[in-house]
Formats: sequence, C-alpha cells, structure tokens
Amino acid sequence: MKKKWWQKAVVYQVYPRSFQDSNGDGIGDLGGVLKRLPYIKKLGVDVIWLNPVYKSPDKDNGYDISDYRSIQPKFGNMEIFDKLLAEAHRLDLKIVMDLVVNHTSDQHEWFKESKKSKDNPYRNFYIWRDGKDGKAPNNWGSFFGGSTWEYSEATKQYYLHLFAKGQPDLNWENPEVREHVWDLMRFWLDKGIDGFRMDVVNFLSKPAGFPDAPNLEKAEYANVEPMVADGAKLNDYLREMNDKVLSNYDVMSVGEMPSSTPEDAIEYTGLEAKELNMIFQFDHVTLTMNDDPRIGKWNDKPVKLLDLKKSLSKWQKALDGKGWNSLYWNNHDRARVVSRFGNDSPKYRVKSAELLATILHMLQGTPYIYQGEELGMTNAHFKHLEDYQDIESLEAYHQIVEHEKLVDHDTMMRYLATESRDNARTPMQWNDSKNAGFTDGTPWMKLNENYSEINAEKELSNQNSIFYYYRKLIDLRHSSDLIVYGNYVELDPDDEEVFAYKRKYEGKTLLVIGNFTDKNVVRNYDVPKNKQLIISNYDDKNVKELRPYETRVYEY
Ligand code: ISL
Ligand code: CA
Repeated sequence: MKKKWWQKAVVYQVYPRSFQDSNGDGIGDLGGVLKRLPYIKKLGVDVIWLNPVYKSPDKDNGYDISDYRSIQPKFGNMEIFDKLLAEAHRLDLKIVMDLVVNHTSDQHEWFKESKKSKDNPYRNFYIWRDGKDGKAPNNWGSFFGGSTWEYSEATKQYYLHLFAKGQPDLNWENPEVREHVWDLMRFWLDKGIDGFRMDVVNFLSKPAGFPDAPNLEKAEYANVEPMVADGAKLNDYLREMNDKVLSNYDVMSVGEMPSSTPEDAIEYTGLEAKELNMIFQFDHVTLTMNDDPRIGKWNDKPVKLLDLKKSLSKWQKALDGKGWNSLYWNNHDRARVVSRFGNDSPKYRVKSAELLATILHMLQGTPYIYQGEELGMTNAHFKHLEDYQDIESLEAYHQIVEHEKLVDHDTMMRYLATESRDNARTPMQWNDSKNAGFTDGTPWMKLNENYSEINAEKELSNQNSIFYYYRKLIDLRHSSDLIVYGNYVELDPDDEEVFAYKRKYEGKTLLVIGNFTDKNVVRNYDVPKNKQLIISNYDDKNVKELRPYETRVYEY
C-alpha cells in the first residue's frame, strides 16, 4: 500500500459546543476553537475533526442539518469559519468536517418541499410510504425510541427517520439526491478543508420493499440496525462518491459504521475499493449490552479485558495490509475512556488514563483523541435526570422507564451514568475558575464537578501530566515507522490482567505491555538485553513486577 499522509496522522476531535465559548452565551463556538488552536497545536496532533457546525435546529446537537452551506449562528458565521481554517493551516493543522447525509433536518428546504404534496419535485428526496392497516409501514424502531416512521397529515403518508423524527432519511436511490450531496462536498473541499468524517454512512442503502425486522423478543419496535447497515447498494454509492468527489482532492475520509465487520471494512477501505480511507467500527465500544435486548445499549456492566483484547486484536489482524484502522476509545457518543475501560478513582485515574492511551496509540491505524481525553476527563457522574440534555438518553428514559416500564428510575440512572452520550459532552475543563474557563455566561450543559481537580491549566503546569504523556505518544508515532506500519502480533490472549502485544517492522520489534488491574502482577516476556524502554507511566523502570495500571513499551 502506498503510504498516505493520514496514516501517520493523529486526529483531535473537537465538539464545538462544549469546547470554548467566546461570547458569553454559554455555548462553545468557532471563535472559541480559534482561540484554543495553540493549545491543540501544543498537543502535537495533525488534524482536527469538527463535529457539525452547520445551520441546524439542534434537535440532535447539529446532526440535524437545515442548511449544509451555512454556519450555525450560535457558532459564528462563514467569515469566522474561513478565519479558523486559514489559521489552522498556518499552524500546519488540518481540518476535517462532519458530513451528515443519511438524513437532514425536517427544517431543511428539501424536506419542507417534500412534505407538501406527492407530486412536489422534492418528494422523492426522502422516503415516503403508505401505512399498513392504519399503522406504520413496518415494525422498525428508531435509534431514539418509537417508530422509524412519522405520519404526515398533508399527504397521508409516512416518512422514514432512523433517528429523531426531526431527522428524515434522504432517499439515496434518487440520483438527484446524490448529485446534491456531491455538490455540497465540493463546496467545502473547494474552501480547502481536509476531509470528512461521515455520519452513519453505512446506513445509506435501505432494503428493497422495507420488510419487517426480526423481532424475537417481541419488543414494541424491532432493532432496525441489521436491516439498514451495509445495504446492497452501499458500495455503489461510496464508489460514486469517491469517483466524482474524493478522488479529485488529497483529503482523508472516515466513515462511521455501526455494526460493520472487518470484512465490510476491507470492502470499503481496501486497496481495490476506491471508496473510503478508514471506518469507525463499533466492536470494542459495544462489548457490554443489556441482557434484555429491548434495553439494548443501556447497562452498567464492566468491560472484560479478555473481550476488549479479542476485539481489538481481531481488527488489527484482519485489516493488516488490506485496509486501515481508525483507533479510538471515545467520542461525543460514548462514555469517557478512563471511566468506561479504566479506573477513574482519584488514586488510579492518571495511571489508568496513561495506560489506556498507550495501548491504543501503539496499535496500527490512525489514532483519534476526543477533547478532554488528554486531561483524563471522567464521566459526568450526574445524579439527576434534569442534568441530561441528550435526545438519545432522554428518549431512552422515556421509552424504557416510563412507557415500557422495563427498569426503574434508579437502575436507569445507573445505566445513564455508565453509557449516556452526555458523559462526553460536559464542557471542556480549562482551569479551576468559575465554569472551568469554558464560559463567562451560563453553560448550556452542566459541568463535571471535578473541574478544579482536572483541568488543562493544571495539566500544562505539570511535566508528568496526562497531557504531556499524550504528547510523547504522538511524538513517538511521528518519528517511528514501526509504530505506524508495523504488523500486529497478539500475545497471551487468555491473560485476564495484562494486555500485551508486539509490533514488527523491518527487523524491529515493539513490545507493548499494560497491567489493567490495581494490583502488582508478575509477567515474563522474552526480551533481549539491548531492549530500550521508549515510554512508561512509572518512574523506576528496574522493577520485575508490573504495578497498578503500569504500562511499558520496549523497542529492540
Ligand atoms: O450513540 C449511539 C450508540 O449508542 C448511537 O445512538 C448513535 O446515534 C450512532 O452511533 C450514530 O451516531 C451518529 O449519528 C447520530 C448522531 O446522533 C450521533 O451523534 C452521530 O455520531 C445521528 O446523526
Ligand atoms: Ca458562544
């Protein structure tokens, strides 16, 4: 495979509404990102991925776009966007934008037209169907609760929405829709942006005839994901996108693909594919699910190290030489890594955050860091339902607790505290002043109470901080082909306490070791005397035992 710039890159994800407010309205904005560019630069990353900043009624925090070519007024305007892009480029930082084209907002002009009449020129931009016996066309359940079908009085038909009813799905079968999408992509690429992260892009091709989904557990609505993921025409759409748009620019593309397998990933990102550069797979972030499938992702089970190793190893081995992995622990949809996969107690938070960072950053693929991860930010630990803002969390509470009465309030509060997307969306913790330096006004979302303990200012003033540890990991990657391209070798898959693996490249070996327990453990790896310790999160290196959450990386 010919080497590409994005293979050596590290990406930093910015969730603009929670990053930095610059005008005191309590909402993070582009002016705030601009102000914090030097901070991002200091971390040493190459690329910034911006979550959606387009005009939107914000039913799903910007994932419901009403105008693809203008900036959300809360976030600024096109002038400030252009300034941000220019300043980022001046600092040698690339900017990747979110592309949300499985659906639009119901406030998009196309949808406003589409719903007017059956013969409207935009009718076929969306997916309209007659009801069945006075009910929805099929049994599909929306990701945010209820049916995926919403009735529209004007034409007495239903439209499809996999997510909220304010997010109608576009009809990708319609070539006109595709042309519009290629156009809007060119609009941003011609401005000079450096690529796209593509929202649920493996859901674009829906099954012909819209059959019912299997529903063994007899849930009120059936799980729609297997019906729409990796559909029959998806490869055609992605190839057309590559052919007509992406191949004309030197940019990166990463497709968000819930439930895709390594085989799917090779199809989309493989050498022959000419589709995307990489995908976000969901395996390792969905290792625990509720025993009751009707409750789905909502649970409070700890993740087992064996499962995690198995999952990551599977992807490392399968894509080696055939595709390219994206490496991530968390994002705006997931719990905070140190709370979900590590130990966020004051005693072990730092070691455990550094351990997790090491395990991920030494793998083959392109690493993504989610804002605040480099500070060891933790889950929100919210106690009250009122503290949650996320549509998925609130709709799930409504459906599971109030409507279907599957679990009680306290149980669901534990599930939210473990899995809610809001855990990642509390404002960035810059310092220990009021509202953590995020805003002078009233923050749109409650801050994590631990900001006087955990914040950027504190991290930057301590050479042994998590922040500088991340910077070291990034620097190591930039200077090592072994870390970027080396083959992955799994070690001791049955070890329940230690995650260890090797990487091999042109006669060199990297040995990565991580103790995932809060105890001292002893392990023996066969390493030559001339080995070099290239990074570790403990000071004294001459110890036989691995201490709690200790990690070491050797090269030889
Ligand atoms: O977070 C999830 C997993 O539990 C899903 O509900 C999530 O919606 C899914 O991963 C798709 O995410 C993307 O598309 C959504 C948007 O709400 C998410 O923020 C986005 O990342 C709809 O556009
Ligand atoms: Ca603002």
